[in-house]
Amino acid sequence: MADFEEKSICEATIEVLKKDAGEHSTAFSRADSLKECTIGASGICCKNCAMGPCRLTPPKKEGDPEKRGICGATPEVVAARNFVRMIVGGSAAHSDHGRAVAHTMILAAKGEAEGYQIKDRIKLLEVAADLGIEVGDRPVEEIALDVGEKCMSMFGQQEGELEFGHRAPEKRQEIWRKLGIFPRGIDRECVEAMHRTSIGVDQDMENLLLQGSRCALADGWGGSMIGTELQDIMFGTPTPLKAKINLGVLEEDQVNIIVHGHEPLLSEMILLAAQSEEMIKKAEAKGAKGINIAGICCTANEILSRHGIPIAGNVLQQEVAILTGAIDAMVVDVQCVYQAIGELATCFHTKIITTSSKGKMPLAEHVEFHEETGLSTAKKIVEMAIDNFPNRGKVDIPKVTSEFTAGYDHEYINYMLGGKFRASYRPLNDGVIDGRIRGVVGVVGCSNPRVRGGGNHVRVVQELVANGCLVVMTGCAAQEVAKTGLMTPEIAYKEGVMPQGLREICEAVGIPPVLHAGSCVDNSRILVALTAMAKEGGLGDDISDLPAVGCAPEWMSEKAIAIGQYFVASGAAVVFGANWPTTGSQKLSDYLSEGIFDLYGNAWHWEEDPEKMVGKILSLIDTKREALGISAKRERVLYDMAMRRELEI
Ligand code: NFS
Repeated sequence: MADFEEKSICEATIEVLKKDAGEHSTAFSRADSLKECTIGASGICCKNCAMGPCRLTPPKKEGDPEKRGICGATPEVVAARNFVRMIVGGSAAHSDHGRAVAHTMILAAKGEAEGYQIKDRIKLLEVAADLGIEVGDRPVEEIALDVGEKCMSMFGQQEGELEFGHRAPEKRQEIWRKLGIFPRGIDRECVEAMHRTSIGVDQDMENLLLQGSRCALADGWGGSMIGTELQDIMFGTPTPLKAKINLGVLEEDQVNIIVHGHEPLLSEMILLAAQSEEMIKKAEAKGAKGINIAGICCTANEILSRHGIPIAGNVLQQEVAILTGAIDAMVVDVQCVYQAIGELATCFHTKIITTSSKGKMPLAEHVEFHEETGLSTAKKIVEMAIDNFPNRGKVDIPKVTSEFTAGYDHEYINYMLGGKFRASYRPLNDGVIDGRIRGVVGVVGCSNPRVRGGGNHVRVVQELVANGCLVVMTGCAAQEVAKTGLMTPEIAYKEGVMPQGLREICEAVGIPPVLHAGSCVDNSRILVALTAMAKEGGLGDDISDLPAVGCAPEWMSEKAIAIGQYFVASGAAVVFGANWPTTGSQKLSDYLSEGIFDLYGNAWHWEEDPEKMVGKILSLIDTKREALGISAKRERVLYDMAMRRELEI
């Protein structure tokens, strides 16, 4: 394997890989040895029927005829179908997660889900109001049941408009209506997109992409939003907290349980079980000093944001964590779980425990998790980890951790800017208008071993901050940047990190310039925050007017494409790194990067080079600033607390 520093920028990851010296296969070594298929990667391989696969490679020289599939499909239609199917895959993953959360809330409201409760009553009432559910002085459980059932009905809804879509700015809703893409039901949009992309149905590139948008919107304003909102109601809406990240959070003398995957339904119960005296005593009886829970992937972001549980690492560290020899159990549910961990774990004492009927794998033990018996199952799993503690061989944990803050959701941003009685986005909008904040950038998505894991995230975010952008992050991208200090409020006091204007805002509000907003389904929080900015006034009246950009420098999952598409269809410009899945069709690529601008007021962009990516993002921001008439930089005196107090409420 090539130089380990070439593979990752994470100190702990490099240390572990160096010590392993290539003895075990990892995503890094496999990325080295497995060459990607360039035809598939560029989107022009059609395998939607058995006459193919039809590989529509571009003409070798000018004048050669363009290839067609056996059915006659053109490269742009093949690439569009593949692209839309990626959107469906991603939307289905997020939305099935949302469905599980709605199901659990219904059970919790009926008192049939062991260990679950309604923690955030205020959020419950807010969501109920948005869904048109009567609140009055009804018991919380009754309201929660109605909210759960209403959300569940959104999956199978056949007609009408998805209720959460009405949270979007009026102008955006009108655009969706005009284009005929206001999502109806979540499942319906996924099914229709699959139908239209099968052989011989929708053979119009632009029409296919309209359904792609409708499906993605059903994810962002549907499945993902249901996931986020109902999780907040059941487990609490996050507020800022301090936490630690990286493999150094593993404890040599404690039982280490990694929760990995996506749905906090499981990890919340594991946490509850591990904190019980009964389990702690059992661990002590086996010679351990306690039970240490740490997260990987988005499950990590979920329990971090609500409980401050440390993060062991992101998607690229799931195998590296096992290589430390310190993991007694890695408990997984769904999504982003590498099949390779099953085989790798056989070289160590680590138990891989699958828990979802939707996600089994060879060489793992399966303990099926059902919400009705959540806590008892969680106890059983924790016990398995405890029993495995004495089986450890050599343990070598890198002593690398970083501190950061997390838990910056829409509700908190609103509160921290305006205070409890005047919660508002006004100060943020004012900061953008007067140029102290150049723009707002959401940097999200995966870490990818093909692009020096984590490297692009950090370079992009550092430079955006240096150019005065406020950055909001989710997913594995957030976990990578959490290791740099950019998510600590103290960074605002450091010279040379950010311009004076952004620094003043960070100092006054007590926030870092990079805000950790949670997991990938929590990108729906960014939709809500952008909407709040648009509605606050002074920056146009739609998301497409805002100097705001979404970006995924190292994406790899279909889920990232679904997120990107719902951002574009909601009016935000989106810039992706790594590779771009439609490059095999110039026609489709031009349509996505230019053609759709006329529909949505923004479009897709892609750029592999992180420096050029930042240039692209800044120019997109500056174009919007110019259109708003706020391009001239106008410094002004910052209102401090004393001045604010003098303001009339
Ligand atoms: Ni998002 Fe979260 Fe990570 Fe990528 Fe996977 S964990 S849902 S898909 S790899 S950011």
